[in-house]
Amino acid sequence: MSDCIFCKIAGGEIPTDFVYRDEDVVVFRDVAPQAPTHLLVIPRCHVASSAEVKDSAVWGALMGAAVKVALSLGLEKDGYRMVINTGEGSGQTVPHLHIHLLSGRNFGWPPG
Ligand code: IU
Repeated sequence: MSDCIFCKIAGGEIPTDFVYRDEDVVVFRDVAPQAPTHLLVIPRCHVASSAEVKDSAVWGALMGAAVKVALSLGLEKDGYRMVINTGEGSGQTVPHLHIHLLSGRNFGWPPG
């Protein structure tokens, strides 16, 4: 999608230091980190939100990449949290599906 900032990041139009890339997914650092480690895991294809996923293979690619990156960084030692905001009421601000992968501090429950 031409005016989507995450499509531009995934497509290389916006220079980005990727933590991980494969043919379906890219992972990069959030510009406004909410934890010592705060990564965004996004599909290369444009999907506006979790509610818009039509192909379940997207979930396999995204979750597989997220866990692979988490383990490669040793995040399981202290624990990590994955968050998917869906819709404005949940706090979603960028309308391109993304998993927040957060680690490096204690997280409260229930989430705010
Ligand atoms: P949200 O779940 O849609 O609110 O998450 C969007 C995230 O994208 C948020 O944490 C922003 O800091 C982050 N972000 C980014 O990392 N780079 C950008 O260019 C933009 C947003 I726009």
